[in-house]
Amino acid sequence: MALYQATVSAPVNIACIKYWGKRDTKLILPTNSSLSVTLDQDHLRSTTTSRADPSFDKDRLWLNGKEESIEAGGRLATCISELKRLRAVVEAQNPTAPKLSTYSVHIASRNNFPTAAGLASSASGFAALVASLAALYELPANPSQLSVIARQGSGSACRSLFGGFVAWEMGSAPDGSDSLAVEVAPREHWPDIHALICVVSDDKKGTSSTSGMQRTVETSPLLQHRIAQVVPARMDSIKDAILRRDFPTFARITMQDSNQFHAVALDTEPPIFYLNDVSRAIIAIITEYNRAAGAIKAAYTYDAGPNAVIYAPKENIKEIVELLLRYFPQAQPFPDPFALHVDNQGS
Ligand code: 2P0
Repeated sequence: MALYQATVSAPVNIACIKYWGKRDTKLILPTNSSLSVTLDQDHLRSTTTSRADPSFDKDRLWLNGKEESIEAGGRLATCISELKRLRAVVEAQNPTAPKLSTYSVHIASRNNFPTAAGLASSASGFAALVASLAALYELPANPSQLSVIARQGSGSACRSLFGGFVAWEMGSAPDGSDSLAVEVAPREHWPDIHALICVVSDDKKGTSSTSGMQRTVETSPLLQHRIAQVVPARMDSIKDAILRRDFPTFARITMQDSNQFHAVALDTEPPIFYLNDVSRAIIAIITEYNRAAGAIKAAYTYDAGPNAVIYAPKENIKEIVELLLRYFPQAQPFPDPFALHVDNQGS
């Protein structure tokens, strides 16, 4: 009997221009475009195996070995049914193709980064899930087309279908068909940029991104200013900086956008605080590092939690790690020199 199975992995991405807010919560259409760097560390990936078999009686999913329910009409079910629909198109065009669209699937996904790394896994997880089903079904779809489906699993997941520097263009079509990820530049264009992950806390965050961003959409006047007046110009400028390999401009925009994202979180009613004292200390350390150098040598950015990601040219990373270790002597390289576990005790 034929075995219909495919395994694909997808990496974590960290945004420089942040996605925060949906104009359509079901289709996951954002209120602004965003831009990220896909991390290429081998240990920051989700790997997913999908198998279709006529003996399976329903679609099932295991995350890190634990079965998760697939709710009817939910995000997982939407991604799976969209991919089955595309498979059915392939089968209609090729009558000899096995009717995989009629079989149930079993999906097993694993993150190779410890939960204690404090990184969100929904982006790499949904990207790997969509890519593995697309491989199983032998879909003639490019990463941008697949990103439209991954987006409906988790917005930020659409950006993990590409390596390197990736934009999620917000689009304008009501059906979401033009809200997709595009490559700005491949990793090889600018291999010198490295990401240092500083784990400040591995606690689960207090306010989920999904609920937090909708509260921001409903209550924050600053978000309206950000959407209309700030992000469009920043998207243009940062793309240009990436294409020119202009690190100071890339870094300045990245820090400005992290700061504004946390400002709109604070402008939400009731306010959302993602940074803690250690996060703010790292902002001060990087700011002083750049000031003392008389040049921007590193950029910090923070997502919906207290952990810092520091982007810097590779030659500066060692110096930055040494600097951070002076302030946080208890910090542990975790799990390699590009990740630092900053102990949060006493903060
Ligand atoms: C980002 N974040 O651009 C921003 C920055 C968090 C802060 O994308 O509701 O988990 O699944 O679409 O993708 C987190 O949002 O939210 C996020 P859903 P998601 O990376």
